[in-house]
Formats: sequence, C-alpha cells, structure tokens
Amino acid sequence: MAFELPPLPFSSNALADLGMSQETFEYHHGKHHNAYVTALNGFVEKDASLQGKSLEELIKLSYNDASKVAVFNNAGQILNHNQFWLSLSPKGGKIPGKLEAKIKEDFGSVEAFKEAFKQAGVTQFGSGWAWLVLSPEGKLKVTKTANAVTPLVTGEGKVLMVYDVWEHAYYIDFRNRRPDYISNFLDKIAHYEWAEEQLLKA
Ligand code: MN3
Repeated sequence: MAFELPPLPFSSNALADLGMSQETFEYHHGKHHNAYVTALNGFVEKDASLQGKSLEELIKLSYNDASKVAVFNNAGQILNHNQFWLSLSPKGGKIPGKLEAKIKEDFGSVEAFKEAFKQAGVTQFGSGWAWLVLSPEGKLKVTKTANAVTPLVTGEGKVLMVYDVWEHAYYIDFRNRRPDYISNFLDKIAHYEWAEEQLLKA
C-alpha cells in the first residue's frame, strides 16, 4: 500500500485573509509535501525491508541509521506536515478553556507560553519545526527540531501542535520575516482546539 498525500482539512484559500495564501498552500502542500510522499513510496518500492510498515514505524527504524537518511527525512517530513495542517484553522487563534488552564499551570500565563513557543521557532537555526508537546512527566513543553526530526524519535513527548519554520512555509507571504509569520500563526491561525483534543486524549 503506497502512502498518499492527505487532503488539507480546509480549502487552499481558507487562510488567504489570515496570512497564509492559496499560493503558499499550492506549493507547500501540493508540491513540497507531495514530493516527500512520492520519494518515500519510491524507497519503499525498492526495499522489501521497508514494506508493510506504518509511517511511524518507518520513522523509528530509519532514525540515526546512516544507510536510511533519505527514508527518515521523507517519512519524517510527511508526518510533520500531516500534523502541521491539523495545527492550522480558519477559526484559529482562540485558546479553549481546558488547554488555557493547563497552559497557565505549566507556563504561568498565556503570554509566557506564546513567547516561549515563538522563541522556539525564531531560534531554530536553519530549517526545522517548533512544537508544543505533553512531556512524559505530563507537563506542557515547547521544543524545536531540525530538518525532519519529530518528537516521536526524541522522546520529548506527545505532539499537541506544531508549526513549520522551513523557509518554504513563510517566504511567499512573509519573505524573510520569520518572527512575523510565527506571531501570525500564534494569534490568528493556530488550531488550539486540535491541541486541546490531543491533550485530553493523552
Ligand atoms: Mn514544510
């Protein structure tokens, strides 16, 4: 069974008035994300040891294996983008009550949380991702990873929310202004309801 590009959970122009244009989605989902799916299917087709595995299994088995770097990069990027689209919403930016209470408990305030989550993305040198996770100790934590790395392999916790800081995520709409792209994400399009659902399921 080949992996497939999942559809966006909203139309490609749904965030156009909220700082993420249809053109960004056409490239980011339609070309970048799609290319990772095509590449991974090519590797799986040629290597019987990769066949019949879930995406998560492929990520775990290829992590830190020098002979499987390309498998890891493409599989990781598929999962990371799947989670990124779910972290976006045309009705985003509003933090629901149960998540807000947990944020205040673990970060002190919503402002402190947003600043920490923003700084994770601002300070990620080069390409990567900024994450809100629920740590194994049950605390909310923000963290960052380089390139295709996911908390699934770092053991930092269960993913509640993620945003992409690869340049392809923001260059069409924000050019080089990564901090503005991040603030726009946090205040207008971050799907905090999805994050709360993941928290309550944990
Ligand atoms: Mn991306």
